[in-house]
Amino acid sequence: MAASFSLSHFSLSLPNKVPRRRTTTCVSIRAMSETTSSSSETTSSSASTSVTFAAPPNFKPPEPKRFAVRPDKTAEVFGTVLPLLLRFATGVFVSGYSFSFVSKDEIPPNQYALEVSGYKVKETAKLGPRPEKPIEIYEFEGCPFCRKVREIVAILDLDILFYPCPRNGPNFRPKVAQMGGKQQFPYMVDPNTGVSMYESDDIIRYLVDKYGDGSVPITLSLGILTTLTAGLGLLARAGKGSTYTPAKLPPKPLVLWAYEGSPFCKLVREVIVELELPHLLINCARGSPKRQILYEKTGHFQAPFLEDPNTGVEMFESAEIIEYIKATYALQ
Ligand SMILES: N[C@@H](CCC(=O)N[C@@H](CS)C(=O)NCC(=O)O)C(=O)O
Repeated sequence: MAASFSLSHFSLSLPNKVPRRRTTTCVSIRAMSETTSSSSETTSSSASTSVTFAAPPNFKPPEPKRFAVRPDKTAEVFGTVLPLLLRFATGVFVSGYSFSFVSKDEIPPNQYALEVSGYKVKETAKLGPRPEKPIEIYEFEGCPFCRKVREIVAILDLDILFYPCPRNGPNFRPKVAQMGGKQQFPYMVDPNTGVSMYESDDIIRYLVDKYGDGSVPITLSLGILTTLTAGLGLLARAGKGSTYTPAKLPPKPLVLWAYEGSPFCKLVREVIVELELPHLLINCARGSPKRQILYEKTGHFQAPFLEDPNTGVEMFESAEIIEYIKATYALQ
């Protein structure tokens, strides 16, 4: 099954305050089932159905608690730290990141800055040209090659429209075969240039040339060692984010403010990928100027932050985001 949906109603404008729930929105999805292979033979049929998406009854977005780990999530959060150590924290900082400690008065209160021991952390970055439209990537969490690409898009601070392709996923795996000729991940489509490609190293090279300073970070240039460390780290997550869990496909992609280097964000993304939910990932690693945008919109910066244009829900807090996503989209 492949479904069509559009970004046409998607808007990056957000409220001026912390999470809230909007009124329920009725949406309709159009699903199209396709059988594809590397051959030119393709069969397809389409079905239309109306589905109403709404936040779970009595849903109330939680208060954000920066760096707090919900007790039942402690083991999981630490399980995501191991891959990060093995990858030398690649995906935590954007390109050209630098920081300095400054006195509190040096940063106006309407400006995002982390506070540490009475000082504020002033962070800067050096980013390349920005694409007009989000780059599209077909991939899944538990794949080391995909991880390398997720790391580079965090470093380059690129917003990505992710189409999850977990094993047995009925929608986007067949679509990749149809577009590129085979089911191999990651697969990237750049709607700004019309370029599409397989092969993580080629994708990384393309992205740094087009949207970076042309140089591949050292931790992504080590060949087999890069792939090995990316793969070993995934063992700690025991295949999470790799296999399809039946779900309702929403007509509009979720919007997730997140980044590869954040343990809290990883846990949310694993679930989104298993449910095969398309999502626009707004990368906001350390040094990203988009941290300021979220800060202005909600009065707070914390990742992950979820916006669901299908229900109007906007919320912080990884554990509750996971519960919300499962309650809204999972079929089991
Ligand atoms: N309790 C939150 C913790 C999230 C959190 O603290 N995330 C970190 C990134 S790993 C963050 O946003 N830090 C704020 C900052 O860097 O300024 C959750 O589970 O979502």
